Parts: sequence; structure tokens; C-alpha cells
Amino acid sequence: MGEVHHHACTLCEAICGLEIETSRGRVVTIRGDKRDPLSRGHICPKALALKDLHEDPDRLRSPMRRTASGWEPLTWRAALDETARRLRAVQRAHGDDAVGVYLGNPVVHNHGALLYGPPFLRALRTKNRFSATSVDQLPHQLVASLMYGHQLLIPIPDIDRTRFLLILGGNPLVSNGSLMTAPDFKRRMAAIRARGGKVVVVDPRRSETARAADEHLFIRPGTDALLLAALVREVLREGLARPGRLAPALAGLERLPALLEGFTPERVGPRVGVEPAALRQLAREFATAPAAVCYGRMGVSTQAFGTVCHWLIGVLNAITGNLDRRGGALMTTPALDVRAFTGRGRRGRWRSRVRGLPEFGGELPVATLAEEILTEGDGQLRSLVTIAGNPALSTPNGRQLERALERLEFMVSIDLYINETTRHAHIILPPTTPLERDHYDVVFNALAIRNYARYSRPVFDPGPDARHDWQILLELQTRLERARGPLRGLGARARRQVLGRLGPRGLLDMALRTGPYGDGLARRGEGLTLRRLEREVHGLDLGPLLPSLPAALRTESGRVELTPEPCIEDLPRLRALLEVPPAPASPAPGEPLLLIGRRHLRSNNSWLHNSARLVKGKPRCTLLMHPDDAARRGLSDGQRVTVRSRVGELVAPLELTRDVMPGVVSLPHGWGHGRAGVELSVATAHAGVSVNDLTDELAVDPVSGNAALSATPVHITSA
Ligand SMILES: Nc1nc2c(c(=O)[nH]1)N[C@H]1C(S)=C(S)[C@@H](COP(=O)(O)OP(=O)(O)OC[C@H]3O[C@@H](n4cnc5c(=O)[nH]c(N)nc54)[C@H](O)[C@@H]3O)O[C@H]1N2
Ligand SMILES: Nc1nc2c(c(=O)[nH]1)N[C@H]1C(S)=C(S)[C@@H](COP(=O)(O)OP(=O)(O)OC[C@H]3O[C@@H](n4cnc5c(=O)[nH]c(N)nc54)[C@H](O)[C@@H]3O)O[C@H]1N2
Ligand code: SF4
Ligand SMILES: [Mo]
Repeated sequence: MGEVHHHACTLCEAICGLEIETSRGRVVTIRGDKRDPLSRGHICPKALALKDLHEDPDRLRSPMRRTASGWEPLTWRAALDETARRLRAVQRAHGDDAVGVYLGNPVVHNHGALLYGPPFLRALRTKNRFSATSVDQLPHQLVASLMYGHQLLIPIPDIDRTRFLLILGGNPLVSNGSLMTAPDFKRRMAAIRARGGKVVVVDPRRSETARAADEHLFIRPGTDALLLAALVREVLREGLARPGRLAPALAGLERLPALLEGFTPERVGPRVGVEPAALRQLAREFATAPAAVCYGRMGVSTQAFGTVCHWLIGVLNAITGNLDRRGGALMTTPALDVRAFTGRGRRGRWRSRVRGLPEFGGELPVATLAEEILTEGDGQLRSLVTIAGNPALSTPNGRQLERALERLEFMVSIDLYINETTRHAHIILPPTTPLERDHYDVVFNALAIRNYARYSRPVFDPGPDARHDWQILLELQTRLERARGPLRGLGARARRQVLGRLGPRGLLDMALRTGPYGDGLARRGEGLTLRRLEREVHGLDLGPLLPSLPAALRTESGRVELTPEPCIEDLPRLRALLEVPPAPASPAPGEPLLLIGRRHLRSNNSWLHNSARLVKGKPRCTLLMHPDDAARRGLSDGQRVTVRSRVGELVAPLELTRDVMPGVVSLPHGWGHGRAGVELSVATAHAGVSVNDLTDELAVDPVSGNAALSATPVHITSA
């Protein structure tokens, strides 16, 4: 008989509860935990990949060093010593900023790495910090800091109670929700319709979510800000603005009509590809629904107007009375108050050396990483630490970044695999897998559609020679601080001892007890402690999201800032888009098509393609194109085509479908495992191509510096 463990799936933001049956150190089955109050038994096919990941023979089990004759294993002590020594050597020779660091997406799913990352980064003392945030949700965080006063004070769509859900550039039926932890989105979306509500999706592709919605509007990639400006203007002009209870707390409402002058449905419609009448109707339906929420995700975050998009989404929700309303968009009250441990999100305290893009929250846009390595001069990056990231596949112009990585004097990767990025490292430090560690969702509990908390114990004992991410980070921090000399090291040493003694468990306990549901560190008090949470193996439901504004705002004015300066300053650029003549529906063969991305249920960014069960079936890394565009170019279904952009070209199989708008093509991201030296035996047999060999590192949202991955102009010919 096997043992049953309760754990969380750490692969995506849905944080599904799992019931894992094990026997003799192996996973027998993984099922959804029906008693989990948030996920209610839901899982997707990726959950089983946790087993594949754990058992994967390609996964690294010991530190590795790259030598002229290949990779060789080395002991933890040797690997950590050499890493610290070489990082310090670069810093001594070229200054602290000569070492850069990139944090990837799995860090956010790993409380150990989240808690021990900041002290490590402080020990590294570099301003050259990068992360996947700037190829993802950076505009969300920037807008949250500008409008509500904290980068993590992000209003979450109250989808269990809403009557009108307007989605722009998100595909939660496949992604399972993002900045909206909502496991089993499909059922929840069906429930909106069952209670008489409506779901409208705006997307250049008739996505899986669009198909399941009441209405789908195609939109020309990159033009959502125009559409949103027209919606807000329409609401204001038609007298549909009803901010309600929050009215006194909205700053700048009176400035909006003048700012949005001229964004009429007639002018906007042809440029975005939506009929003016449909725009008017959408504005009216949204504003008059009993409770409505507008939600935008990747498609609007990673485009040239990402910040303006998220600002206007916030404005639309606020002026229609849907901010902080049940069924609208509400702030969470997480058991671990992550906002207390993170900065409010300041911007522009320094700028990137080469292109002058602004820092946000202490990080520079990753679209500038390659040029910071390749451009000679004072402050040039000469060394890099990557932690749970695969920027070679996940950041724009990945090939250029790879050429840059080749030039580094020293690169170390904390990662499970030798993949497209880590193959360039000199040393790889492999951590434990998600099943070998305990788990608490520091970030996603703060982004969930209900207030919820869960702590899971490890399923497997990792054994004495394994290291968790947090242990690796603490070991490196220790060595870096010691190398700076004993004088500076005194306070540091005491702090390290505390960190080492508490471990993530101790830190979690403190944070929970001092949080909004905690026992306030009182020994006999009621309230949450880690021990109490630990007993709730299925997770603890802390109730629906509640109105909390204006009290919860962190802006200096204490009000919601409806007209933040950085957004207003970008309006002339949006206005210029109104002057550009509308593009033809299906561009002539010499004219570029606009490339967008897509996600698939069985992929997880760039790193789960080594799971045979996830990659089986027909190839998914295909280029989607509308039949009209194909006919004009003399191309046919299934053939191989060459796709060219400013930065590169690749060859992909063509798949014709009326699900993409004419003028638009789509290629999923996270593929391209055919590079030499990648040691992923399953993934390399299903290699695909990397869309980020086409995306342009110079295309960014200038306000946030976030990469504009969507709407890349490409030319397509028969291969
Ligand atoms: N064109 C295009 N590009 C995109 C996107 C897109 O939609 N289109 N999406 C963007 C988005 S939203 C994101 S989040 C990024 C993701 O970008 P990244 O975070 O750079 O890449 P991932 O594919 O998540 O790769 C994660 C890496 O972490 C390793 N890993 C997994 N688990 C752990 C762990 O527990 N510890 C450690 N140390 N390592 C681990 C994996 O082996 C892998 O190397 O990609 C972005 N890039
Ligand atoms: N199965 C699976 N789930 C995942 C992931 C995964 O890789 N696989 N990744 C996880 C991560 S890290 C994230 S951040 C989330 C992302 O979660 P989502 O944002 O929900 O996922 P995407 O599939 O990137 O959805 C973006 C949508 O925007 C559309 N789009 C592209 N350009 C434009 C545009 O200009 N305007 C508009 N309106 N739409 C546009 C695309 O067609 C697509 O349908 O998913 C998470 N969940
Ligand atoms: S939806 Fe799938 S990948 Fe996401 S948490 Fe649930 S089981 Fe894991
Ligand atoms: Mo992401």
C-alpha cells in the first residue's frame, strides 16, 4: 500500500491542491484534491509532470562544471567555493555592477527562493538585476504602484460573483489564469454565464477562452490601448460613469474627458479592427452590468502600450464603480502580507547603461540584458547568475542573448537542467524538485480570487547531498559576504545565522503570525500559526475577497490615482497611432504580418518539454495563419515556411486556420530545444523553434521597459 500526501502544484498560478500517492520513493498517482476549497479537485495534465520531473534521468543531481571535454560533476563545497570566488574576482576587477543576475519564473513558485533571494541579492550588491517580470507582468505592477500605491496591490477579478467579464489578451482556459489565481477557470467561467452574466474576449486569435465565451472580438495586435481609450471616453461621454461609494477616493476623474478627447469609436474602430457600433455597445453593456470587471493579461502586458493598457483597464473598472465592488475587481487580504515585505515599486531611480531604460522595483528590463554584456565600456556586464530562468528561450532576440552569454567571464546557473541557457554556464547548481520541499504560495495567495492559505510538507526526503534553492542562495551569500572582509561581515554574520537557524519554515511562521489572521506572536492567542495551518492539509479558506478601499490604498494622497503622470505622458504616443492610416485586413505579400504568441495546456513556458507524456501527440510548435493571407502568398497548409523579422529567421510548419485574424500569425513560445549541447533527451526530439529568435529586443513599452513580445512584424515565404 502506498502513502498519500497532500501537496500543491507549483507549475502554474492556479496552485491546484494535489493528492499524491507514493510507494517506495516513487510517485504512483497524482490526483486533484477534492477537499481543497480553492481548486476543488481540479488539475490539468501538467500536474503529472511533477512526477516526470522528479524521476527525469536528465535532471541534474549534483553540481556540474563545464570543461573543454564536457561537463563534470563536482562536490557542493567545490562548486560553491569556486562560484563565489569567481564572482568576487569579477567584482574586484570591474566593480560590483559587473555581475548581473536574472531570476526566472519558478522563483515565484518557491517560497524558499523568494525569502532567501533578497539577502543573496543584497550580498551581490549589483544594480544589474533582471527577471522574467519584464517579459511578463511588469506593467501590472507599475500601474498598481502608480494607481494604488503598491506594486502588489493588484485588483483581482471577482469571477465567482461577477456578471460581466471582459478579457483582453488572456487565455485562462489554457493558462489557468494569471494575476488571477483561479483554478478550474472553465467551470467558474461557465458559472458566470449560468447566473445570467456575460463573458467577452478581445483577442487577435479565437482562443480556447474566446470560443467558450458569449462574444469574441478580434483585435489588431498592439492596439488595445486605443480600444480601451475609446471605451473609457464612451462611458464618460454617455454619462455612464458611476464611481459610487469610491467617488470621493478617486483622484483625477475630472481630467479624463480632456485627456481622452478624440479617441472616438469612429477613429479607433478601423485601427483596432472593431466596428464602432460594437465598441459603443461594449461600453454600454460593461457600464450598466450589475457587476463587471475588465481584466487584461499577457496579450496586453507584453505590447508597446502595456502600461497605458493596464492604466485604462484600472480606470474603466474604477469609473464604472467596479473597483472594490463584489463581482468587480477587489484587493486580496493574504495571510502572509507579501506587501509588507516588498517595496512599493519605485521607478526610474537609475537607468540601464546602454539604452537608458528605467529601473522598476530595483530591476532593469531584461530586453537590455544582451546589450549590457555586448557593449564595451565602464559598467559592462561580465558575469551572470541565473536562478530558475531560461532567458535564451524566454526573452526577445534570444540568439543575441546567447551570443552575449558566450562572452561572459563567468556564468553560474541555479537550475535543474542543462538547457538552452545553462549550457552557457561555467557552473550549474541544481536544487531539489518541488516534491522534495515544503511549499507555501507567498505570491499567488495574494493574487487569488479568494483569500486562501495552504502549507504543504515535502513528499520526499531529498537526502543528505541535495540542496534546496534557499540553501544554495544562503551558502553563496555567506561566501560573498565573507569575501568582503571580516569588518563588514560582523552584522552580516549575525543575520545569516538567524536566516540559517529559522529556515523558510521559521520565516513563514513569523510572517503568518504577524499577518492579518495571525496570533500576533501571542503564545496562547487564537489566530494563525504555521502549525495550525499545517493541520489544514487541504488548505484553509479565508473567505471571499472583501471591499477594502480606500483604507488599503498606499498612495501618498490616500486616493486612487486615476491620472498618474507616467501614463498621461505616454498619451501623445498613443494619439500618434490614431494618425496612422488603418492597415488593410489582409496585407499584401510584401507587407509584414503581425506575429503573436500562444500557450498550450501541455506546455509550461520553456521547461516541461522533457516530459514524454506532455509532448506526445501532433507537433504544437506550428505557425498559425489565416487562409486568406496564405492564399495571397501562395502558401498551403502543412508546408514549411520561413519566418523573418528584423532580428532573425526560422523555419516552422504552417497551420491554416480561421481562428487567427487576417494579418496575424501565431507561434507558441518556449520551444527551440534543438540547440547544440542541450541535454534534454525528450525535448530535443520534439525541439520546435523559438519564437524569441524573432521577437525584437528593441520593441518595448517605454514607460515600463517591458518587452513588447506581441505584434512583431514578420515576413513569411515558402521554405
Ligand atoms: N515570446 C514570448 N516570450 C515569453 C512569453 C511569451 O508569452 N511569449 N512568456 C513570458 C513569461 S509570462 C514568462 S513567466 C517567462 C518565463 O521565462 P523564464 O523564467 O526565463 O523561463 P522558464 O521557461 O520559466 O524556465 C524556468 C527555468 O527554471 C528551471 N527550474 C524549474 N524549476 C526550478 C526550481 O525549482 N529551482 C530552480 N533553481 N530552477 C528551476 C527550469 O529548468 C528552467 O531552466 O517567459 C516569457 N517569455
Ligand atoms: N498551460 C500553460 N499555462 C500557463 C503557462 C504556460 O506556459 N502553459 N504559463 C504561465 C505563465 S508564466 C503566465 S504569465 C500565464 C499567462 O497567462 P495568459 O495571459 O492567460 O496566457 P497567454 O496564452 O499568453 O494569453 C495571451 C493571449 O493574448 C493574446 N494576444 C496576443 N497579442 C495580443 C494583443 O495585442 N491584444 C490582445 N487583446 N490580445 C493579444 C493571445 O492570442 C493569447 O490568447 O500563463 C501561465 N499558465
Ligand atoms: S492548472 Fe495544472 S499546472 Fe496549473 S496548478 Fe493546476 S495542475 Fe498545476
Ligand atoms: Mo509568466
